[in-house]
Amino acid sequence: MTDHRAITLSQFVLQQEREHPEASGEFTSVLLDIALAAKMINKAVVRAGLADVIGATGDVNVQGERVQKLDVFAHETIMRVLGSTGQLAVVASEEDEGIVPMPDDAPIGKYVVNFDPLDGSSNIDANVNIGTIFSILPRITRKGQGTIEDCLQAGRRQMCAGYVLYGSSTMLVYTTGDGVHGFTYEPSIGEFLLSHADIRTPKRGHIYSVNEGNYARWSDGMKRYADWLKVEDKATDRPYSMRYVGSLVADFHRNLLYGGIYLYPGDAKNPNGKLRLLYEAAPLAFVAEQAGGAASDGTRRIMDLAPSSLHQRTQLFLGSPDDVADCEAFLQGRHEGLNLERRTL
Ligand code: P6P
Repeated sequence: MTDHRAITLSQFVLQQEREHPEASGEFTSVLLDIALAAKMINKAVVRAGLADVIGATGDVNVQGERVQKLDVFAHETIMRVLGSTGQLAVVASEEDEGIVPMPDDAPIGKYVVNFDPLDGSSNIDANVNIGTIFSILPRITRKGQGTIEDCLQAGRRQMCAGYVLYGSSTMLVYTTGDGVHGFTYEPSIGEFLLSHADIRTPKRGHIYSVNEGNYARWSDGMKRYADWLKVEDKATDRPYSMRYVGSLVADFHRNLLYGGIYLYPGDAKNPNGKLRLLYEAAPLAFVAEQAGGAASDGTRRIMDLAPSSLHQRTQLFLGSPDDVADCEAFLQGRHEGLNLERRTL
């Protein structure tokens, strides 16, 4: 019988802690603080069309992108909530060129948070889903303010990662390495309630998500893969459907539940692609792998990549494991030998 109990995020993480006595529980409070910030951001996002937060500030961020007022609000909200908890040693954000030290009057903690405060922000004015992506790591320096070294850790060092998807219903999805769990926000009680316990992504999907507008700049391998997905072939259940919102969190979340692959390849103009390793690719790679999926830069596992700079970009192929494996075969010129027997969806 389906369990209809209303389990809040706090109850769930505390229940998880009881099942894992070795867990310190301290980073649990960091996750709950991120959930608090998400509730505050959600309140602003759902009224974006009504309040004077829509439109750009006129500034440009370190990525050279027009800064939207909600970007700034989301960044400042997360910093306001996380900065005073005493749990963190240092933070890195898409909206800040350098690391963000903790306030002088706040105790220094033992965790690091890397985050993208509002991914997909170019969609804000069109009321399309946008999201927050976060990654929690243990500090590696021993005392005092955290350093950039604490932020620049490979994805496999993450203790927790996840995202918030602001939309028709706002969801928080996270993993601590013990499966992937989704919570839907109930604004009438101000709680995230467990709605998707132990999410597993299909081994193979039927959706690919990429900006085909960049086709002319792609490598031959990437062009061959995209062409292959579009061929009519019942034996291998093609063509796939192309779904691309232009908001990574929205495209990833749909593919996580339905199966499929999100692709942001490098091209002649941007050989390392567009997405950032630290606070986009690595956290979503952790979630994908914990749901049975895969995440690659075309040749290497995203979780194994050691970042050398905060805003380093990476190619990203993310989603159902069989789809990521097929894509890698095409990118590496191994597709001729690909066993293209009928695929089970
Ligand atoms: P393009 C949004 O700017 C973002 O970082 C992701 O959320 C999204 O998937 C991608 O870039 C869209 O990029 O080049 O297709 O517009």
